[in-house]
Amino acid sequence: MTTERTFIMVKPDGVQRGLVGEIIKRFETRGYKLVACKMLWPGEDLLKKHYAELADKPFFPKLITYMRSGPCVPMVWEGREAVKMGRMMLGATNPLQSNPGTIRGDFCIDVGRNICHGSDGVETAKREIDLWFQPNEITKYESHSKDWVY
Ligand code: RTP
Ligand code: MG
Repeated sequence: MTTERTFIMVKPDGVQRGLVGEIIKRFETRGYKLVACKMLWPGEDLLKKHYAELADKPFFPKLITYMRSGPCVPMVWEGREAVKMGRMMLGATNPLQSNPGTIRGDFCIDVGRNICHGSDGVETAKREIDLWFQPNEITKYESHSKDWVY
């Protein structure tokens, strides 16, 4: 078991549908610690860097348009196996294949509007956190649940 940081971002449709609190609540109640959070309306350059590995996919232009359609809420969550668990809590990329009980499985049905992003690996998380946050935007504080929540 390792303590990790993962990058989770509520996408524009998640913000527009008022699901920011619901998504934060799920990570908080699971036992993860919020160490960075903000709202911003991302530009094309930032999004193209964020999704650079998908640049050759046919859905890439649609993905960038979707992600530019409104403000997002990027966050950094910390805790045991945060990257893998974050992906598990999000559910499959295509919400029609996401299990009920997951964020996507409970709140959406369209792969092109799947409300939330999560890093797919520890190295990806580091890259994404560096891309979206300045070092001084990431806080350090004591969480009283850190020793017993798992
Ligand atoms: P994300 O990066 O946003 O957390 O999603 P993911 O890892 O589950 O899936 P990824 O393969 O990284 O795809 C990024 C986002 O692109 C959109 N997408 N559309 N067939 C399609 O139309 C299609 N496939 C992927 C989704 O919004 C997906 O989350
Ligand atoms: Mg991905």
